[in-house]
Amino acid sequence: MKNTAKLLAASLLAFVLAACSQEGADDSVAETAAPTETAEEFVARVNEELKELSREGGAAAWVRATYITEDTAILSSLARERYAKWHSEAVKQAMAYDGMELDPATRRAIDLIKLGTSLPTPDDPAKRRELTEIATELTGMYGAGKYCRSENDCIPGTELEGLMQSVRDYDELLEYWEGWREIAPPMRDKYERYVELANEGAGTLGYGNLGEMWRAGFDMSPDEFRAETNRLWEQVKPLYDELHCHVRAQLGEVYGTDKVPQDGPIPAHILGNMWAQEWASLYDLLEPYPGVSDLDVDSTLKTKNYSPQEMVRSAENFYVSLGMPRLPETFWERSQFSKPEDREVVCHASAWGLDGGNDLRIKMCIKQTYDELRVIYHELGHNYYQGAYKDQPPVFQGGAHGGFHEAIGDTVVLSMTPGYLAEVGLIGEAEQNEQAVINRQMQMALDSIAFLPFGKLIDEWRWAVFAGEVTPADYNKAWWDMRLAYHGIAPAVERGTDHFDPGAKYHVPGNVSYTRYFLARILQYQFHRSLCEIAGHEGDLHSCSVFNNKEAGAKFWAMLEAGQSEPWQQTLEKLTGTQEMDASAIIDYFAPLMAYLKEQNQGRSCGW
Ligand code: X8Z
Ligand code: ZN
Repeated sequence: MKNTAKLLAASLLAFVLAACSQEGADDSVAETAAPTETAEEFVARVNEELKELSREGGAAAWVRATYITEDTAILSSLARERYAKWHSEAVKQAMAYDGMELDPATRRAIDLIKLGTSLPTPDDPAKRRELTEIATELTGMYGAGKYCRSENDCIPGTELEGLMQSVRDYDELLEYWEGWREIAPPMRDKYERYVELANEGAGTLGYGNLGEMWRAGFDMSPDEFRAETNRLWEQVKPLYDELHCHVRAQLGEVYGTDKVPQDGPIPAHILGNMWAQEWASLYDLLEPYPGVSDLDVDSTLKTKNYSPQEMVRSAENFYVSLGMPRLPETFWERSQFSKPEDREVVCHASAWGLDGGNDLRIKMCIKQTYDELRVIYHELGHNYYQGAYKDQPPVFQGGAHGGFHEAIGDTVVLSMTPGYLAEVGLIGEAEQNEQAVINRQMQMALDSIAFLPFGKLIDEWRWAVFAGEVTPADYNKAWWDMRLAYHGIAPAVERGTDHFDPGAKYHVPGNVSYTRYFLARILQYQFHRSLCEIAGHEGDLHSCSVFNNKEAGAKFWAMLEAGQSEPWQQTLEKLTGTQEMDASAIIDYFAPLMAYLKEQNQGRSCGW
């Protein structure tokens, strides 16, 4: 089940956090009764029970996400509640084995059982029910969210996302930006209560608050993990600062420096994305050498009129070229590829590993764009991970840590070089010269580098909220303070305490931790570098594609098969030779673009 939850944030039963923690749970062991079964018997029973619970939980979560109604809310909340009750009992039983000498696999399984939810609930049945209902409701509110100019003139979220990418009119963009955020104020009180109840739940498991529990899932202490994310951020921050400076200057030319002052933050609504998290749709405004290379996959998808299925098939073909299996027939029968006309669904993309990884699915509302094609490659990364670790016992079915799960598909995306795109007919001829390289790097950086501060700050905000350092009256202020500090972005209109802008981002109402994506942005380059070495690639990292390379594929698959059966440091070492996450690969990768940006930024005063 954990596989489902892992990716699926929305999903409930989850063994969401990947790794064991030596801290936290240990203090609350004192009054646990002596166990009536051996540790091995206990773990075997939990594995059996998990299989059964995940059948029901997975089915309820799938129906809820693909058919939002009052009835599916009830079914989904009840399944969440049943899992939550089972989980808190399992954790109490697991605590009876604390301090015992156990073989490493049993010890790890027991530690992972304690972390087997992203939404710990209070023991009080009424509060448990209240929390599971709130969690279901919040995700539903997001999924059904739309901006209505009048009763009969509503634009759903996915459509607004598309408009934010394509429209270039400052005021029109602002209207969509503000309009979408109207979905969130009604979530605010519910979110406040969710924080209280989930913190209480984390307390029953021995954690100070939910943020601490989330940070405990990384085979190190929560404090060490926080320091680790800060260390990685410091490594990549110089890249972001250069990109910010250049993009601000270019946007100043497009919209005027009165709207984009050259010494302050960039208005949050003009970055080509509803949350300003990835900026690749601004590429047409930022192309360093116009006309030098054709990177316009969008137009091929449209000219050749690719269907959603054909786009998914293209991604599957990549994985198959690495020696991985084809997706099961049921994947094609049961996935949701397109937005249904007749009902509300959660369009935010997710990948599901139901029935212990035998029943793989994606749920998307696919549009005919390059952006979406990359999301498909991303989602199939999850599915291939789930399929690869399906023979592990259920408690080990999960990513080595959350960042690994997010990084698999993104690693494959790095092999979608112009050479690859040309080979599969998604662009014309791939040009190979310095200017073409810079163009391509700009396109990539607008996604990867622009995303880094965003990937970091979402959980910075939540960690502070869960820890009580940010109180409800300051939810929105703290949010924009962090967006300014990390991202150099600010709203173009006043946002008051009645607004709840974090609620307009899927993962916040969806209770999906976010640091995983920040880590993935760094790991994907680290994995890519290692796979390219295995493939015998010579030359610059950015020119490498492992398409068709079976040796790289085999090493990749070996990592996937391990799931979370061992500390992630060991899994990482087997592929990359090091136990440390490290940003040097992403820095090397973008070396040509950084030289270009530094040159462009000469004489500009950067920063905000
Ligand atoms: O949520 C996702 C995936 C599903 S795991 C589509 N991503 C983050 C986001 O959309 O905010 C991928 C990149 C970051
Ligand atoms: Zn993902």
